[in-house]
Amino acid sequence: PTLEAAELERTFIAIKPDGVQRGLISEIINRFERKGYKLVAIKLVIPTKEFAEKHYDDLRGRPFFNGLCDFLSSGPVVAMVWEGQGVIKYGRKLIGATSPHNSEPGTIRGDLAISVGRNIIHGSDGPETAKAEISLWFKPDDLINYTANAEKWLY
Ligand code: 3AN
Repeated sequence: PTLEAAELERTFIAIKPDGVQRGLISEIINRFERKGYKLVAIKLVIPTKEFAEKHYDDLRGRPFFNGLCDFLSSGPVVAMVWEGQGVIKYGRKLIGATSPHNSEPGTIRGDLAISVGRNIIHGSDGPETAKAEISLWFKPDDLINYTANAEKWLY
């Protein structure tokens, strides 16, 4: 029962166009799923440049901002919301450091990426950004409330 409130923690995770093009969708979803997090929303979308700029609003003014927004809007992105205890912080741990040069083996970027401009996945960096990003990418009705109950399907 004490788990319930904590379990409601949600984060926004996106597989960027390079991850989709490289066929890493299932690999990435697998890592979140096996850890024990629950997928509560998912869609494939090609963001417009304007939408990408909104998503990366806090990076406006950085030298790579324009290229980054061009990149995010260059092809299909898998947008997801994952739920579970500590999912925001631990999701970042699964993802690994921003630069794949620094990300540890065993992390998504450490195992699967080489370049900071092509680091295959995005994850919210805190509770406020998680909230803002989830509502930017999804309507409230897109988020599915359900109880994961594996035993029900074991015979
Ligand atoms: P993270 O994605 O790990 O939260 P942020 O928020 O600092 O990292 O940066 C957002 C995105 O901007 C990164 N995922 C990466 O794609 C891009 N980025 C960050 N730093 C650079 C850089 N020096 N050159 C090119 N792209 C960068």
